Amino acid sequence: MEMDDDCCFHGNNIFSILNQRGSHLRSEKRDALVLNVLLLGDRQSGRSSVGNALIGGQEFPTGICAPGVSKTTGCQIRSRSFPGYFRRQGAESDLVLRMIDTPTVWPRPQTLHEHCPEGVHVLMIVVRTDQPPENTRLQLYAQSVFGPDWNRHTTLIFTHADLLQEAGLQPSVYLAHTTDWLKALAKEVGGGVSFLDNTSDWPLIRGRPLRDQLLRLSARNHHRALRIRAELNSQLFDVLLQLGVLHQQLLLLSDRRLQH
Ligand SMILES: Nc1nc2c(ncn2[C@@H]2O[C@H](COP(=O)(O)OP(=O)(O)OP(=O)(O)O)[C@@H](O)[C@H]2O)c(=O)[nH]1
Ligand SMILES: [Mg+2]
Repeated sequence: MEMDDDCCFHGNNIFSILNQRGSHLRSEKRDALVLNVLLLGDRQSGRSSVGNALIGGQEFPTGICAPGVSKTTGCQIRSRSFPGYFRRQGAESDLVLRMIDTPTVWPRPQTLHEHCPEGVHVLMIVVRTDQPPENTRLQLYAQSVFGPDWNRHTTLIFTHADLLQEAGLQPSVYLAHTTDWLKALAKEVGGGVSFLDNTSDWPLIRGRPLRDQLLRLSARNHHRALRIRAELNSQLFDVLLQLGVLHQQLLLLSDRRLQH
């Protein structure tokens, strides 16, 4: 059958029709929520693996390292967009996660501010179930950099949940018997606690519950970002952290005295 161009396309050829359709789609503005998510934790705690699970890929390098060595030696950012991930105000919205992985030496506020001038929406504190945390000054760090609201934007993630399962331990039993610092932190953070087994499933599937939890936490904070106190003087920042160390040592000393 012969086609009459004029009859079917009213003078337009097929290419211009498709091109018009394409530019129409390109001009349709989709709603997108961009969330900056900061990963914090000890050396080899599983920070980069949590980042990978959340963006559903293998973007951050991970692996076992010799004692005292870290795979992640500087701040790294990886982003991923999840089209039509959720609905807000009656319309579909994309979710864009900007994950900021950190080295074990905590980034200075100025460095963080350079990476996220608009602030940080969610803090993720990553802890291994099989190792007691080394650095218990995280709250002090978070408070100095983000102010007193830091905990309302924070969630605590326990990695190596597979080891709990192997040992036949329920997460609730583990939490009841963990260190006082972790128990207190678990109560303090607004985003609650999650257990992650990074050995199972595909990262995209494994990360789904975490992504949903993160989104719920951000929604509870009306998707407001925590402002980074970039104006905090570097020396003052060091003094604050040192004071934290002294405070911790004093607490330890008084604990020991009480025990004797
Ligand atoms: N069994 C098990 N291994 C895990 C889990 N999560 C992470 N790992 C492994 O633990 C090692 C360290 O994980 P990473 O994600 O590199 O940890 P990190 O905190 O980024 O480490 P550094 O950047 O080196 O400080 C890797 O070999 C991971 O495969 C988990 O849930 N279960
Ligand atoms: Mg890492």
